[in-house]
Amino acid sequence: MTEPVLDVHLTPEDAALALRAEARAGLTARPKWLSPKWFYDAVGSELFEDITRLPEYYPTRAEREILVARAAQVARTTGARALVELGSGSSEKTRLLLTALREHGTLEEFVPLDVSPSALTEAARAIVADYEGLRVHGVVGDFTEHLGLLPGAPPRLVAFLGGTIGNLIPEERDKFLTSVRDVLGAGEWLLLGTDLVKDPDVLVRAYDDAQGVTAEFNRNVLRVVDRELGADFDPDDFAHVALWNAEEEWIEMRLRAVRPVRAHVAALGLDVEFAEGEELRTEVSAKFRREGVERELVAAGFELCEWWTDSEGRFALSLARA
Ligand code: AVJ
Repeated sequence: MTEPVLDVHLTPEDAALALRAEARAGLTARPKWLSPKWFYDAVGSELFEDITRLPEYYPTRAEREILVARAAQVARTTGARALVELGSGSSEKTRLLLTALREHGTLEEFVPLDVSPSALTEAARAIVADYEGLRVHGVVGDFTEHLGLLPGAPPRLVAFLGGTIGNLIPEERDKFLTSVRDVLGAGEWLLLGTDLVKDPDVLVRAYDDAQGVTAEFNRNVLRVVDRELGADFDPDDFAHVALWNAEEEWIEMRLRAVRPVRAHVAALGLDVEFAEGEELRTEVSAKFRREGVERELVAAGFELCEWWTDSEGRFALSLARA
């Protein structure tokens, strides 16, 4: 069996430095904030996998439905020789694309990029084992920083699935899409998953499930800060909040102190205080409309070639050409 190749552009030391810098900025800001990338330690990644199976969390199933219906068309249209997957995590949906591209006969290489070396190694090994002859070249990196270094022979298909682009605010999306466009040559491809604007009750339930899995996922960021930065937050001091921001058209997740909280963050020599009811913002998950996705893609220099939704119109996949 061929071993997957792994390029490391983001070492555990880099990640530790980034978390420190962010925790110092975010925990001393008003309102306080931390970004969602810190959710995904081993426990957080497992909790996210659990979220994808919740009855209320429709995006994963809706996107899979689209991929099942359209993967062959993606393969025919793109004729991609390399599939680059950004923020690949567990690459279950990716397999639909890999299989279709392999059946089409063009696929040579799979390039998963993720911040988590453990998730990446596991996913890369599983793919190598199941797709004989496929080169797997993993990249440990942050998709907002390390796109300049993507391997793979053109035409490449860059897949950014799951709706993760919704974690970026509009300026960050513009910067991100432009950087993807810049690393691609003319005629290469982007497949982009976006969750769509819909009934706010449906949206809020997807981020505040009855079993409380999303609440645990949200609180897990405090466990990460406790472990990585020697802090003493008690996750039970915080309630999970998910709300629909109708003006920005995004879901916000927050952690609300249910009593006055005083915590020490040893690695930063920092004391952090929360008044009762004070919130820490932990995630935005933007929801989209076709016009907005098309506008943003075109502004970054892409042409929108296909727009596919699931049968209930909840989620969209866009195939765009550089
Ligand atoms: C992995 C970013 C797509 O925004 O829906 C799930 C993360 N947060 N439940 C999302 C998430 C709360 C998810 N993404």
